[in-house]
Amino acid sequence: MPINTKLMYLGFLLIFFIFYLLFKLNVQAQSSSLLKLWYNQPANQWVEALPVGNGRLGAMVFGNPLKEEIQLNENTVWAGQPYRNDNPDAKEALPKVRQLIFEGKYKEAQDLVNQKFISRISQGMPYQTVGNLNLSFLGHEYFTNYYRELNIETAVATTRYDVDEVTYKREVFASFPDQVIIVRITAGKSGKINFTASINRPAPVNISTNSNDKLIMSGITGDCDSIKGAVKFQAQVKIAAEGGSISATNNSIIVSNANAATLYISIASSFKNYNDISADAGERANTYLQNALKKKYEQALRDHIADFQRHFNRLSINLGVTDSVKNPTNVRIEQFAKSNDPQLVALCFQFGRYLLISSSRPGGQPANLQGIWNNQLYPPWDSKYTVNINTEMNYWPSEITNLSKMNEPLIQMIRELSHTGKQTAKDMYGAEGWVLHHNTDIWRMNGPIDGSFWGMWPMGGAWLCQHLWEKYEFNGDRKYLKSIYPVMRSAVDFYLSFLVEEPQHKWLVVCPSVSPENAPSCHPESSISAGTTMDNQLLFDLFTRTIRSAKILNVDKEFIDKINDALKRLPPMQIGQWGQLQEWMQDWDSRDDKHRHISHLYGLYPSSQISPYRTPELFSAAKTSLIARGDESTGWSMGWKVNLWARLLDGNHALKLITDQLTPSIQPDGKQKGGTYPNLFDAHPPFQIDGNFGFTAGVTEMLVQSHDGSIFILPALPDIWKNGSIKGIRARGGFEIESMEWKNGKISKLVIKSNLGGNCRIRSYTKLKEKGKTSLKSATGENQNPFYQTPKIKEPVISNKATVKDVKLKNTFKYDIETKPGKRYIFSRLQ
Ligand code: FUC
Repeated sequence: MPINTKLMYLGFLLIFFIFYLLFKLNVQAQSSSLLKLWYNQPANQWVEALPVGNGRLGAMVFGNPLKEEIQLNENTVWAGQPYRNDNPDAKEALPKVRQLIFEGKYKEAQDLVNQKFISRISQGMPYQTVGNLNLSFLGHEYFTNYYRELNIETAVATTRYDVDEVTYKREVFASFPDQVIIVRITAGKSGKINFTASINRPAPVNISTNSNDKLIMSGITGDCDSIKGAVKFQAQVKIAAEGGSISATNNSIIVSNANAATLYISIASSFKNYNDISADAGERANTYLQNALKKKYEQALRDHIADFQRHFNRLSINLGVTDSVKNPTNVRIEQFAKSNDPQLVALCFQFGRYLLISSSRPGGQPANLQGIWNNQLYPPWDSKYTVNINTEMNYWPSEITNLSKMNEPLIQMIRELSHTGKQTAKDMYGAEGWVLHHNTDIWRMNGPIDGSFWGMWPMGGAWLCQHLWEKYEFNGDRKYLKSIYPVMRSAVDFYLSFLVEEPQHKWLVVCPSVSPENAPSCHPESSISAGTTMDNQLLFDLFTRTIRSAKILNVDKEFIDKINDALKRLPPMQIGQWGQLQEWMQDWDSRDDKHRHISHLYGLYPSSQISPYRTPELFSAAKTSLIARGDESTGWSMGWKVNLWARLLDGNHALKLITDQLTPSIQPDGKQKGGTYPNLFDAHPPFQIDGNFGFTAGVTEMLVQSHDGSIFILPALPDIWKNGSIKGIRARGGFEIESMEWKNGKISKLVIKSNLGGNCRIRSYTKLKEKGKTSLKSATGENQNPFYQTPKIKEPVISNKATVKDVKLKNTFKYDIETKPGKRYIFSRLQ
């Protein structure tokens, strides 16, 4: 080729490459611009402010030009100090309580539990706000061109506005690598930044300034019940001003005529672990601060974004984009039910992942009822850990949406509860193993609280243990399994010594207990009962999963036999007189029961005991129960129902629940209902973060499910999500759906990476072909992959009054693909 032609050819290639890059960047810029919550006005109330967090530190940013308020949290700032709350009188009263329950004297049994079981010491300690950083910008009341956003792809909150033709900008983020919250204030013209910074807490604290540029607030957490607050904490705010001057009064810092200012907020407490609060809060806060100050702002921002994206970018989703994205987020929530705005679903889905990364990091505390964001000293339900649904729901999305690391704080809390709960089991019930009731807090208290109606539920440990096992189902790591096995074994020990034979069928049951927070209409004043459906389902999972763990680890042969003996004697699930799945051992369910808890459907989700293919009668009964329960409810209840409808393989109904959840919580008359706040926080009401996490898990379950013997692709796609794609969903057995696309409601492309090898069984409504292969093997019999063993439950007992409705299922195709660790498998639709 002559040299000129060669050069021309290369030139063309270069131009083509530049265009390609520009195009790619543009596409990226467009897609990233959609992962934002944005508004045209400052936050007026806390549920309009925007959350940032690094797992340990949290902040809510109001974005008010005149008076910026940054509400602060640190995840160990809890009232009280190490304590226990067991009631030792329970042991003696236990036989009597059981007798009363078996005689049907529920009211008397409940009264006795209130007297003898419920803690007399404490009902749990509240998680408390640290306080507020206030920045007051004189003269900024008349602003124009206002805009604020939370970019959930970079985890930075930005506020922008103009005053007197100068554009001001504030950026706030909570850095995990640097363990501080950083606020950066800039202006379009030099010398224009003037503000006064102060800090406060709605409780007595010591506030001082140090060397002109540092605010210090020291305090101690509050008392609650009879427990004295003893966690010391300190917040230090260092202001680095560029240009202009900086000065201090005894409780504020004044920045004048600066070109820019960077604020470093460092907070620490004296909390070391649930048993030790002897750390030096001031020294810790100072160490974090001094380390952070070594870095330039740009570097800190880059490190923060890189760290955050290492987690966040593991998954991306596209459900389609409509014109609705042109509206501010609050307007989109208001219009969601009437509009077609699938991108808002994608945004909320990713917001759940954003919140998990921001509120639950290895080494810290698990996300509590409000994650880490709480502006009160005594918040609703103490913002602690309610384990009869809420804490578990917080972690539903963690494995499936590729945020496995974020559940480490939960795993650690369960290990700790297994220690503290051992004494509770012994002191309260004279039982082996460990027990937890329906609540705990940072001090890992295990006793029953709040009253028998809510608190007499000794099943918290049984539910939490499922999360220990679930993590293993995804990572297949034997070393990890070995480390958590003793916790599961000890939970089983408790039930083996606590289970009791009930007189009617001679089944082994948990007694006393409740079906969480619900009472049957035949005795609505007392929830207390024996052998509730959820208890039996939880024990079935705990027992079978502990047996499987013991077999994998090749330990405890005799113990396995013991568990098997008990397993055989647990009550089966029962289908009651109107074809419903019974919530209680007796056929008490009412068709009018709209209770937010749907505990007996645990067997459908998150568990896998009820299946459309293996247990069609129970599947039908579960559906009948769910239809009767209705749709609208508290935020988390609707979040659960999204998952349940996905498991019922009804994508349109799941979307109906998503629509109910994405309704504004705050009504025109000011009243609140279950739904969504302007800042996308889920509303119980009040704000509870579980609903956000339930939502994210639910959308995932609509697109991919990995249980019941296979990876089910697009099991519950709503009709209107015609085209879309998702990258990065994880499936049990170490599979990752690296990418998946669908067109016209049908899968078009699927890439699965196998990390552990083994048989990959795919279920799909559409026929598939594998790249490079002439045919795919149709699956038959049981999946031989050990991670896809299906639960072998007992035959249900069906009331002779019941008509069990037939469920019509769409035809599916199942394939078996033998995989190798580290290899990718590419599929497309077979026409
Ligand atoms: C359970 C639920 C309530 C609330 C509380 C924190 O008790 O029944 O609805 O979510 O936890």
